[in-house]
This record gives sequence, C-alpha cells and structure tokens, in this order.
Amino acid sequence: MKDIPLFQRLKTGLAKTRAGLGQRLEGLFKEPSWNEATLAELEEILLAADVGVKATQRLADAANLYVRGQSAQELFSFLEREIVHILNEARERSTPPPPPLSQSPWVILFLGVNGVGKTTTIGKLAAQYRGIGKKVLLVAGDTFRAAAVEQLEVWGKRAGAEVIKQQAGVDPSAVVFDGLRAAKQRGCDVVMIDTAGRLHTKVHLIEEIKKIGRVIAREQPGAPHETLLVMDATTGQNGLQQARVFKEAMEITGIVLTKLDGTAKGGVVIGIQEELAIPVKYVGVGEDVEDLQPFDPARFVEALFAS
Ligand SMILES: Nc1nc2c(ncn2[C@@H]2O[C@H](COP(=O)(O)OP(=O)(O)O)[C@@H](O)[C@H]2O)c(=O)[nH]1
Ligand SMILES: [Mg+2]
Repeated sequence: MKDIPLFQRLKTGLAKTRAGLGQRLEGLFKEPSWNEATLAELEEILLAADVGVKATQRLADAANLYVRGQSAQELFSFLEREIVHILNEARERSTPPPPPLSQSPWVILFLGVNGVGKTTTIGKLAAQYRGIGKKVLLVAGDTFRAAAVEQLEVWGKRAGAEVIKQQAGVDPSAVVFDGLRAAKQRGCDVVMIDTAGRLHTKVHLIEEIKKIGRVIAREQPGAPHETLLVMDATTGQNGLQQARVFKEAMEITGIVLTKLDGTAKGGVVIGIQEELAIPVKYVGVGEDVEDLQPFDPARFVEALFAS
C-alpha cells in the first residue's frame, strides 16, 4: 500500500465521484448540440454531486455564455478551468497562513462534530510530520469519552508522537493548557489539539471552543496558527450547517474534507469553498497515512476528470 503514488491514491479515492460527476459530464459534452435541456442536465449533474446551488449556478451561467460556437471538448476544458478558478478563489479570499512551522511550537487546533475524522486526521498528520523529522505533541482535548483519549494514544504510538491527556470528563481547556506548557518545555515543533465537537447545545459548544481558544492565545500569543475544521464529505450539504456553527465560535483557517473515498458527492469540495469562503487545506481519500493529502485545486480537478 505504501508504494502507491500520491496522485494515484487521490484518483482512487475520487473514483466514486469521478464515476458520477466526471463521467456524466463527459457524456454530456459528447452531445452534438447545446440547448436548454443540456444546460438543465449540466445543473442536475453538478447538484447531484453536491457542488451546491451557488457554485452550480455560477458554472451553469458561465457555460451558458461560453457555449456558443464552442466544441464540446472546449466546453469541457472550460468547465474544468472554471472549477479550478472557484477552488482557487477561496484560497485567495482567506488570509494566507504563515509558512508552516514558522513559529515553534506550531499549534494546530482541530474542530468538527463527532465522527467526521478529527482524531484520524491528527494521527495521519502526526505521522507525516514525524516523517520529516518534526517533534510532535498531541493533546487529547476530546475528554468526552475515555475511548477518544485511547484512540489518540494509539495514533501517537504509531506515529511516534507524545500525547498529553487527562482523565475523561475534565475541562478540555485544562488539558490544552497542560499540552502547551509541555510542548514548550519539551521543545516540540508541532502541537495538534484534538477536541470533542459534541455538546448538548450549540451555545455550549461555541462557549467551550471560545474558552479553548482563549487558553491557547494566553499560553502562546499568535496561536492557534491554524484552526482546521474537519468535515465529512459523505454528509454533503449537512456539513455546511455545522460549519457555520464552528465559524461563529472561532476563525477557521482551513477545512479538512475527509472520506471523499466514500462518496460520489465529492463535488462538495467546490460547494463548501463557494459557500463558506474557507479554503480546503487537506482532503482525506482513505484510511492510510498517505491518504491525507494537501489539497491542490488543479490536481484535484485533474484527478476528478482523469480517465
Ligand atoms: N474511508 C475513510 N475513512 C476515514 C477518513 N477519515 C476518517 N475516517 C474514518 O472515520 C471514522 C471516524 O474518525 P475519527 O477520527 O474517530 O472521528 P472524530 O470523532 O472526528 O475524531 C474512523 O473510522 C476513521 O477511520 C477518510 O478519509 N476515508
Ligand atoms: Mg475523535
């Protein structure tokens, strides 16, 4: 499994979406002529892949303007370029983060509802940072269940990263405080903070996240350097509603979109960025460490439409 090139992994992970979105679009662009019906079908294909109403409308309008006198192949490449364009826009709109690890320790906070893949993502990233020789510390800020702490420890062992934890039920801010102190004492390069993302009410969740944010900022001015919202691609448009709640609590610097390998609705990558104006920074296309990849719009679209 280890030797599979990253682009191949991305392609494999996007197989379901490619079968839906990519191949249906290709089929559509084989139509000899374009008319109202073909345009309506274009919209339907995009919506079915969770591209979202806003981005779909934009792409359909653009295609409608472009359509006259163009060959199907030209139209198809045009659409590819437009999608890359939308994906790049979210990156440009967000403040560019300082270059990774320009401050030590580099603090990354992970947010997102239960089950989206936060802990797994932290584990994969920890392994990747360890792979380039960084000293990594993981903070078990999901104090909701003991099993959540254990899961992070398993990843910590596997990756060769230290884990700071307390018993289940404690205030996550207390663990975060310990974690940041330990990271400084031990000279760690990267700190990744896991959180629970599940509370009985939206207000409580927001308050808890804000409190974690305050503790981090007090312990280390300028941190968190990155606040990543983890979203599950298989939940499609529902994820957007959740994202808005987290956005209320804290400034989100990037999105990690997991489980793209489990959905035909990978077009949600486009919809998310158009709706939230937050760039997708990583995509998860499988269970292996290498299946967490930095998101690159051009590569993504290439993998999406590759034959
Ligand atoms: N297929 C697939 N599964 C994933 C991916 N990311 C996470 N998972 C799985 O999603 C489940 C929930 O992940 P977890 O990290 O525990 O979520 P958390 O509650 O947000 O911490 C686990 O079974 C993971 O293995 C991915 O990119 N692809
Ligand atoms: Mg977890």
